Amino acid sequence: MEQLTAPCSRSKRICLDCAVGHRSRPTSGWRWVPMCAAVIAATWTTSCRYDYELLEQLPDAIGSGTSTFGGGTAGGSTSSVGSTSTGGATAGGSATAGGSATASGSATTFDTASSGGSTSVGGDTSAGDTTGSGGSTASDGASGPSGGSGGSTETQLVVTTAADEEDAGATRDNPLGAGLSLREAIQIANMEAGRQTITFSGEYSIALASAPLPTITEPVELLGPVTVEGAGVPSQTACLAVGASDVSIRFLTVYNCPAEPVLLEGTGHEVSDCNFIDSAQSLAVTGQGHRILRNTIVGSDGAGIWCNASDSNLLDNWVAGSAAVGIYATDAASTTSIVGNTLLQNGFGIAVALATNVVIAHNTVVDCGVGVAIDGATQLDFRNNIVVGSSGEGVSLNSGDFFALDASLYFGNGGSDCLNCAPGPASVFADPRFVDHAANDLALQADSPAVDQAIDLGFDRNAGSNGTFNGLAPDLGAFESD
Ligand SMILES: [Ca+2]
Ligand SMILES: [Ca+2]
Repeated sequence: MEQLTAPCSRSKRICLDCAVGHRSRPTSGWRWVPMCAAVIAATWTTSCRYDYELLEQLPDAIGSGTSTFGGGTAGGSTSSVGSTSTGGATAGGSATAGGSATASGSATTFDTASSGGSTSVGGDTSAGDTTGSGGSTASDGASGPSGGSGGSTETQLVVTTAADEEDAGATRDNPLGAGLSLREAIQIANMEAGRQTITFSGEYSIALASAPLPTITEPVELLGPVTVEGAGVPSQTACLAVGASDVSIRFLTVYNCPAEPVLLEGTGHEVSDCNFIDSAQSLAVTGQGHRILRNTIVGSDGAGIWCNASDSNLLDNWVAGSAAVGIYATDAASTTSIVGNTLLQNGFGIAVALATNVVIAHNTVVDCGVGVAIDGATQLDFRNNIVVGSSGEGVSLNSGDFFALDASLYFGNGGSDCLNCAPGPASVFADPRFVDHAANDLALQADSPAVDQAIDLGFDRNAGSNGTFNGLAPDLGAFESD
């Protein structure tokens, strides 16, 4: 299981191979989903086109949770998780640094929008060394309380077993059975006042036996690394639901969930540096004011991230191999920002429905059916993106309007670069010259035409380095070159 916690480099082809490996299953009644999936698995053709009517129906399609999940998935999943973690995009993002850069930018740009709840903004962001520091925090935390948890007045709970047990009467001091399970820890945290931190005494892989984890109903920080396998959960049930407010989930890997790996409701949550692999439905983000940072989502049968939340920030995530959409912003997602994400080989890269004031900036959208589909969104800010290799349109505007539309790079799209829209005078139409497209290393070569071509929107694009970008200006896409 060690390899499950290893950071997954964004450039690992292996992550994608596993995602593509089991996508022949139809996931819903919508015909276009399996059709797109088949196209993804094979070669792109123009048969995978944007159908606006179906996009309208997408929320239901994604949320309807079919029970077709199973069978082949479990088999493929083991290798896929292993491979993902080997590749482990999440943490590896720090190497490319485009990611953490975005996060800190968000501190500036989004503070107003994203509810004060996210007090940890500075902390997370400043960590250019994200993974390393997070990991050490976990182990420090684990060793401390395990020695004398009874005496500690702090609100820390240390999970000491991978068993998915639920012992009646288990307490912090007397967890019974094999130890304190994650299930028991969440139940205790829910009952205790204040904000608890749940850490782990080892790098556990927890197979949910027959039920989802308890819904988190109080502020808590769940701090892995930890892996949760969800195949035992009943169909149409999220592996972990989160309510209330101010819940932070970090370094969690969930795979094989029959529905959502994590379902957020409430306000002001943060999900960062997690891996969600091969689940039947999306990382579901509902409510308001959430931060979704640096996660790796591979092989979702629905959307990678289904954002039904307003005032939220989706930053520097890596979403690959989603049958339907990489990131889908519903009509409830107004004033949400989608910045610095990488969308690779999804049915649609990004889709936006009837929301208003959504920001889509600095995303790298590669080899999707349609790069970016807009259906009714208004005052959309679309700048500084890279959209390449779509089998259909790069950007497809069905209806809606833009606050700004400019300064993106388009290349190799099978349909129009910008259907029903004008890309803008600062746009670039040239091969972005990724470091290694075939190996999914989507950072820019030094001579890329995307370098220094972005409009400075105030995001911090170079993480720990001085200033907010390198060179003369920010780069297009998710990765700021040196
Ligand atoms: Ca126990
Ligand atoms: Ca630059």
